Amino acid sequence: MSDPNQDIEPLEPRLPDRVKKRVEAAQRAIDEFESCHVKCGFIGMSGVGKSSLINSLAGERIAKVGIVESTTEPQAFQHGGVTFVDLPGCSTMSWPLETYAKRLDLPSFDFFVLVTAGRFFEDDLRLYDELVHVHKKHVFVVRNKFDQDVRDAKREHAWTPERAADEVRENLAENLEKWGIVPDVELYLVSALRPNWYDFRSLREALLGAVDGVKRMRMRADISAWGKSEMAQKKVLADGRVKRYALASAASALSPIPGTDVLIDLSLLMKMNHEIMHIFGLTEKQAEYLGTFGTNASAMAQRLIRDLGKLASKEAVTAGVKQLSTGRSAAQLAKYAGPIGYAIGASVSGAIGYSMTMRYGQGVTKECYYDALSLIEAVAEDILEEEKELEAYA
Ligand SMILES: Nc1nc2c(ncn2[C@@H]2O[C@H](COP(=O)(O)OP(=O)(O)OP(=O)(O)O)[C@@H](O)[C@H]2O)c(=O)[nH]1
Ligand SMILES: [Mg+2]
Repeated sequence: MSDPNQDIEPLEPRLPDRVKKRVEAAQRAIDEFESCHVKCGFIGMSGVGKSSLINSLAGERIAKVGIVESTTEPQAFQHGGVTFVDLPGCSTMSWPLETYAKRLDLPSFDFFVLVTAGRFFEDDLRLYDELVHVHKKHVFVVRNKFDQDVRDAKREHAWTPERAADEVRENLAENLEKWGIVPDVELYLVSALRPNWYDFRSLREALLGAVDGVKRMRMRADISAWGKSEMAQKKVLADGRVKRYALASAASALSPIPGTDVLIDLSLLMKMNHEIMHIFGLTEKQAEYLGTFGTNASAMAQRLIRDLGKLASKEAVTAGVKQLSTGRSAAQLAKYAGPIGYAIGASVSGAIGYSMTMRYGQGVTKECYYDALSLIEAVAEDILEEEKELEAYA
């Protein structure tokens, strides 16, 4: 049998310089994005919900959650390019305030999240003071389990959630004054179990604001979205990634798609699909986590895992590209490439690779975007239902 690739001319040497530069830039952008790392430290006493918070920010169960106390040693959890480091609370025997900051490799951290719940500890806030004012680090102070605070405040004082929030903020201000700490703390009232409620989404935005450039892109891709606007930002990011992949595919190893004029880098497309799914929180593990919020989310997550799981297979990518290209001639396919593809079109196969990756990737992005929106809507319904049940019991 003859080798189907034998007639393919090497593409690289034929690319005009101008285009070659763009292709190289695209490949560099892919590499830079992939090798970029963001490191954030989560400091807090045992049981305040650090692991739960890390999971809800990652949109995946990467840290073990439990009612029994876990280790007091720092633990790192990697999610895409983001490393979440679970650090012990400051007011513990083994991690006293005096040596706490010295034991951390401070320059390696992009920012810290100081997690509290129920009450504020003096040493935790003194550590905040030291990290912010002495070491000039970004520290976000979070009061987790605010859902619990709201329920308690309603039951005990018939307060509204707004009143409960005011009381918590006042309590913090009083403590800071009492302990002589500069009152510049920006407090986020959140619930790791209600990531679409309270200050969770503003906290997410603030964390993104703590880094810039590729790091912010990396974080936007790796941390979960719990609302429409965050998901729309993810779509912009995913579309940008598709463009990069399309340019890179114009100069990579090509395999023919049977029955069409398309020569394309299948492994690059599979990688692209996986990345898009990850950005939208739709890999199997991410969808499984979202499915834990309740019955609506669980049913939808299972369906998506079944349907989208295929996107990572060679067969599905081949079929997808084939569907886009069947019945079109090489010249027609190359035309879809637009001006860039035209330039690349010094080699027709390069132009087709570019245009097919682009069209195919845009299709996958759109599908994932709408699926992800439906899934977080299902989560939102589940959260409302659970809250109603809890209220009925109270
Ligand atoms: N109601 C409520 N419960 C929460 C919240 N976050 C965490 N929990 C619960 O609190 C318990 C402890 O949560 P973890 O996330 O394991 O806490 P942690 O800070 O990692 O604890 P250690 O690993 O022991 O240091 C678990 O039962 C969680 O389900 C929250 O926002 N609201
Ligand atoms: Mg934990």
